[in-house]
Amino acid sequence: MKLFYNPRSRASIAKWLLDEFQVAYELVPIDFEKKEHKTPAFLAINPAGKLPALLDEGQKIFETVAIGLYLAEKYPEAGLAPPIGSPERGRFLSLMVFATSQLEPAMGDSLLKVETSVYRGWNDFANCEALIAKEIGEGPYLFGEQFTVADILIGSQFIWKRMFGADTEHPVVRDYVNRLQERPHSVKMG
Ligand SMILES: N[C@@H](CCC(=O)N[C@@H](CS)C(=O)NCC(=O)O)C(=O)O
Repeated sequence: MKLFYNPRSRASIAKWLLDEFQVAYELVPIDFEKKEHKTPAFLAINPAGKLPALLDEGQKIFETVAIGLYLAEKYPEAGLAPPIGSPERGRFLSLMVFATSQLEPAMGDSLLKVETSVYRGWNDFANCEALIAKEIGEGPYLFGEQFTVADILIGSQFIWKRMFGADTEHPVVRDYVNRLQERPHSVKMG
């Protein structure tokens, strides 16, 4: 398995995913300055020309959420996702997609101090954060005692926000982020 990687990118979330699965993989460094992510060879793997991208036995997977779902499906024995067909599966898939289709753009709006337009498909950051706090509930993770790839996708958004000096003020979310950052493979920047 090859992860196309730059430490200053969302590929660090994919690295956290791979490390939690404890599978063997190779990091393929991508230099943004040299535009290595726009070469025909790389575009054949991720036509969007962005990181992360994963190559596994001829399968090309791009989009961080897709990488999380792919690994969870490939390695069910790792227990990092509710099994297909289980009662928690729908909520799991919803939270996975929510991570980058609502939480991430809402966080971008909040960091850039841009007003969120409801027409664009996501709620504002305060709304998204309150939703996640409710989903965490008693915790410690989104699925109680079971740590899942949804915690990586959702949690890394709040970890990034903290790294940008804009830590969440919600106590439930803050404690959750603290717990996630205690995990040895938790996302690091740079
Ligand atoms: N939704 C995508 C976002 C990917 C993305 O924006 N990656 C950035 C790095 S964090 C990138 O490769 N930017 C370089 C560019 O677009 O030129 C995902 O989650 O995989």
